[in-house]
Amino acid sequence: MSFDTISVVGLGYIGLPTAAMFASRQKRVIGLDVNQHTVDTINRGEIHIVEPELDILVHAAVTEGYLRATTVAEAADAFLIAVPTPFKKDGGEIPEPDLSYIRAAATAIAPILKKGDLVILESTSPVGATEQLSEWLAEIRTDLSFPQSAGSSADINVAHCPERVLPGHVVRELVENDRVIGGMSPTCSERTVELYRCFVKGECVVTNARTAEMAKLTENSCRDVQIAFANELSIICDKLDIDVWELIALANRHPRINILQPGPGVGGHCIAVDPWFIISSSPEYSRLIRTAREVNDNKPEWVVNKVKLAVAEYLQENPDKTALDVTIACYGLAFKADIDDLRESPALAITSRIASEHPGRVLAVEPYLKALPEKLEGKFELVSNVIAEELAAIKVLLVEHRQFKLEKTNSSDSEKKVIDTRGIWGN
Ligand code: SAJ
Repeated sequence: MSFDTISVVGLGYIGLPTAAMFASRQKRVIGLDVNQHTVDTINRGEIHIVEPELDILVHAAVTEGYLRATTVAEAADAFLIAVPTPFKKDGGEIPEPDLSYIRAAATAIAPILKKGDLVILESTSPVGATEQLSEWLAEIRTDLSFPQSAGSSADINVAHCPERVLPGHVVRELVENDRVIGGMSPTCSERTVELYRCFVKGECVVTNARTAEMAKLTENSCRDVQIAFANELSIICDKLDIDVWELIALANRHPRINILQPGPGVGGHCIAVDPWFIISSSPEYSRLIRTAREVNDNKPEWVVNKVKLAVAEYLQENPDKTALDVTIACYGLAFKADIDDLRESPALAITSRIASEHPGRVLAVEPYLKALPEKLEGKFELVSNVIAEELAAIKVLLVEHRQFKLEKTNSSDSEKKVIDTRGIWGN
């Protein structure tokens, strides 16, 4: 049976590009999202997120009639679930995965499932989530059979195919990256490969659902551990008066060494979150993964303390001034370079923290934001680079946006104190 209509549930950073990609291959795509504003924006052929090339893709898909968004689930041959899987901290020490969005998606699509449909979970999920999703669907649709009881002869096929694309490169990576496909039965996997083959040029590698879930968590935990190593080095080097970026560049000349880059901490909705899914499943055995998480989570605090020290030094050098006279400019609020995404951003956490503790003006320069989100209004000021340069006594570089790399040569930094957490201004 072919997939004529595909429903993508959750039109965010992964769901929308995936929907647009299927639509670009002349599939009829129905995007489902709970947010009316998102749905309206997409139906105008516009996008609500910043991702290179996505605007052109979505605009073409909508105007050619292949992509349509809605808030009400409609029948389809395949359902791709790309909703958030955050974690929740219910008083416990270890955050637990929050599967409520997956459950809501299951509740929304279950009534319209029909024999032969394929349901794919793309959201990064703890081990066992795909089986749980299938259980939730089976509880609602007792008239249909599911792979946990009927295996390859089930009416509904269910698989996990984790998204693995890098924000900022989503459109290219969706096509080129290999996909890990974990079906709940061999037929589930076969059907899923058939679907993705429509636009994926990378290899579709088949495994079971639990291994596919763990593979995704492993990739992001591996990166987290590696970044923690770089962040730990940066703190040690600061104490020993060594330029950590020079050090890493030297060490990386060894043929078998490839150290990542330190920064103000690890952000985003993936690397700062996913390792907890492994830790919460096996706390007694996840010592390295947990320590890495803690090293990365503590880095913003270290940066805030560096800023406080810089203010104290500045006041010592300028005894006629008080802290109220000292303006601090923070460069970058996004969780990483060249995107607008503020989720779990250490840069945003650091800027907010400085703003709440520093009596003087705190400015933020973020070229990817036109205005501050409502919940940040009044906390600090969003200004242009020119204004920040004019007013700031202390500059804190938090995100290596390409604009900041270019602007470094224009700054009059000799009179200012500069804290460069990304090593691009060469202070
Ligand atoms: N970071 C550093 N130093 C580095 C690299 C990254 O401090 O050397 C920081 C970034 O500034 C950012 C955070 O780490 O705050 C995460 O950035 P990232 O570029 O490493 O990863 P994400 O979160 O944008 O995307 C990751 C990717 N996973 C891997 O590279 C293993 C992506 O392929 C996944 O699809 C994505 O998570 C996801 O959705 O899970």
